[in-house]
Amino acid sequence: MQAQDTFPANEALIVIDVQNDFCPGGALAVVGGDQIIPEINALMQRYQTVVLTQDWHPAGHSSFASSHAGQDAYDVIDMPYGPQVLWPDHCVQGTDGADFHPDLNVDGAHLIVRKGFRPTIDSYSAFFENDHTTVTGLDGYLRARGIDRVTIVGIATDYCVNYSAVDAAKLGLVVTVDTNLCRGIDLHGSLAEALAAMTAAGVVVR
Ligand code: VGL
Ligand code: ZN
Repeated sequence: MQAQDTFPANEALIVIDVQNDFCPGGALAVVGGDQIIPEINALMQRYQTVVLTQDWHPAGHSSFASSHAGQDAYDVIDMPYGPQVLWPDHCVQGTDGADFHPDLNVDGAHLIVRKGFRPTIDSYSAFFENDHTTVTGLDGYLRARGIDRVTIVGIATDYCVNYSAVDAAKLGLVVTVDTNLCRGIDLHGSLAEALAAMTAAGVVVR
């Protein structure tokens, strides 16, 4: 394939959480989060379907350490749906931190999926919330458009990219994660674990 060829209509690009709070200067800054944006913008031009996700929490969200007395950021607690890392307050609905990074070509996207807006449940994946049951609707959108292959890029490799890729594979999509266009948080070895989990799920990690 030539570098500038357009991908066929059954392939979509999913760009995960390229938002101010996940970039340098943000509330949950991921090292180099902004460096991947020019290449993501270029790649977007080659897809007939481009989906952006946007982490979109209400103030006081249950994934915030500040919502739990006596807990610090990056502690892990048990939620009814399983273990949950507690994060600094981030991507609060309507704030600058929740906006897409100004360099991201938001106009080039066809669908924006917001997630994490239910107060009592976090949602890393573009497909399911962290209970692995509540759907975002993205699966239906892709299927209705005849899409069976997705490439996933964005932030953070070990959380939202990982969960999205594993769910996509479980849903029967052919999934590639381009790690050059991702950046990770790497909390307690989470990056290595995520790469192993994606590979085990049948995701092509390159
Ligand atoms: C994310 C932690 C909390 C992500 C979102 O986009 O990977 N990580 N919320
Ligand atoms: Zn979040």
